[in-house]
Amino acid sequence: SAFEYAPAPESRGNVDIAPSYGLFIDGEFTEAADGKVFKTVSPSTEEVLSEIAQAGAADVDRAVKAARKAFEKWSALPGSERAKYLFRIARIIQERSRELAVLETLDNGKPIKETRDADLPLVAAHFFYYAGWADKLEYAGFGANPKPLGVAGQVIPWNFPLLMLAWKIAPALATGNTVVLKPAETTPLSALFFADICRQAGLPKGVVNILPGYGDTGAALVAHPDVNKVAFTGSTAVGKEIARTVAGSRKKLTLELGGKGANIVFDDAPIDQAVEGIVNGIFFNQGQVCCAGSRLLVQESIQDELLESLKRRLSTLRLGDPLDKNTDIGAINSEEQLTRITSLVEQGEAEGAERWSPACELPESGYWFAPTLFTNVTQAHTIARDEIFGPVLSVLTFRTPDEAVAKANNTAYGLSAGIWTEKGSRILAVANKLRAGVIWSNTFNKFDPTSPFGGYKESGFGREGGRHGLEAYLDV
Ligand code: TXE
Repeated sequence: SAFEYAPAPESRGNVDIAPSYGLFIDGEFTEAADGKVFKTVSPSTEEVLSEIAQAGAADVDRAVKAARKAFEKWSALPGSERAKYLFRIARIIQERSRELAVLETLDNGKPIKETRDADLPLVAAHFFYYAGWADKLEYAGFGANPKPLGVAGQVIPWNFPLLMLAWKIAPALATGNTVVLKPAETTPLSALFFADICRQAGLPKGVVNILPGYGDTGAALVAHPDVNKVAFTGSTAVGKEIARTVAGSRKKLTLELGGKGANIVFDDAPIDQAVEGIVNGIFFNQGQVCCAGSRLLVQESIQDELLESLKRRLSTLRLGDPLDKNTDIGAINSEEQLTRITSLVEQGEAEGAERWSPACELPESGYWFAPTLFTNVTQAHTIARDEIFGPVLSVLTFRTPDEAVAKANNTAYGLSAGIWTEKGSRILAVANKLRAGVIWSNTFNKFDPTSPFGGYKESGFGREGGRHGLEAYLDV
């Protein structure tokens, strides 16, 4: 094993996961200063995968110092040199993508079909894309000589562990910043494997530091006085807390928070295609997606036909072992998240919405939730307003395009939306009125590193991806 203080690895799904992992600081794996550890479990079996060092305030300080020291040389490298490291990282990710896909599926619970075909290709694509920018920053439209900010403190969630890491680390390094990243407490493994990839790529020590831990580790990182940039993806509540911590400091901040995306289906939409898009919109990654299409807005005249096809399609989804290539619906990431989903669904029923799920057997151990559909939903219902972050779709209806727009925008969030219609003019007219950072038409949940991603309103601010994603890491 490339990890120093780990005994002989055990094999799970043909991936070597060591019984313990350290923090990654200044190019070395080390124990936490206070010796604390926590366990990461597989949400589909509740089996302990590994014991992970838990970073405290002293470790945060050590990592930020290492990143600060590395910044001097890293930021002074010609962009073409930084690009070489990023291209190298991208290639190693491709070479190790099978291993990383299995690892991510074990730690997160999502189907291997998704980690293999969506997460990992996108992770590599992000590193390739930003590698391409590293020596072209003066042409990015931010002035002749944009400067890196310094040390970036990055806190990411558990729903796309490696992809969120890629969204944060690739643009930071391309622009000449150094990084201290805290992965989510339930999914630390792929970030630690990424640390190993950084060493394999010969990345200079201290340029990337990985500090697993809980919210207090994240809070210490965000508050550290020598961090120049904070990037956060997670809940709106924690995002607001981070904004308060950062307020008045000289730190630059980007926040990517929750969502309550509307998938709007007009009466002229191709129904079969729309059904696939709706299913992908809310059941991809068990609905634990910030830009999920968690509200279906269907034109009243086609409601019955659409719901019938949708229910038929949902009855064919396979729920179970996420390592099985045929699995469509994997496990919920944690017991805590399962509890949150369950309580919101119970509230939906209590408030009078009608609940439906296909017949489906849930495995005995692990955290599972059956695909769920709510009809008779009104805008006043909690399940129409709050982010559930689970495989739960709330169905509402509309009669006119204006009503669809009003309902779609009737949310505190503004991350994503979808429009299904054959009429090109209607796509443009409706899209122009929607207050959402990403709008898909006749498709959903499609991602590309060249496109900026981010929210309006309480979904946060700043953009990740594309040329705009560079700005978050530059003084312009
Ligand atoms: O999020 P948290 P949780 C939403 C989703 C979900 C809910 C709660 O609705 O049901 O949030 O999920 C770190 N200072 N999203 O509890 O707590 C934490 O350790 C600094 C939407 O998992 O926000 C983890 O690394 N950091 C979302 C990260 O923040 C802190 C993705 C996210 O955890 C911290 C995830 C603090 N005070 C959840 N407290 C999206 N936008 O995609 C926690 N953290």
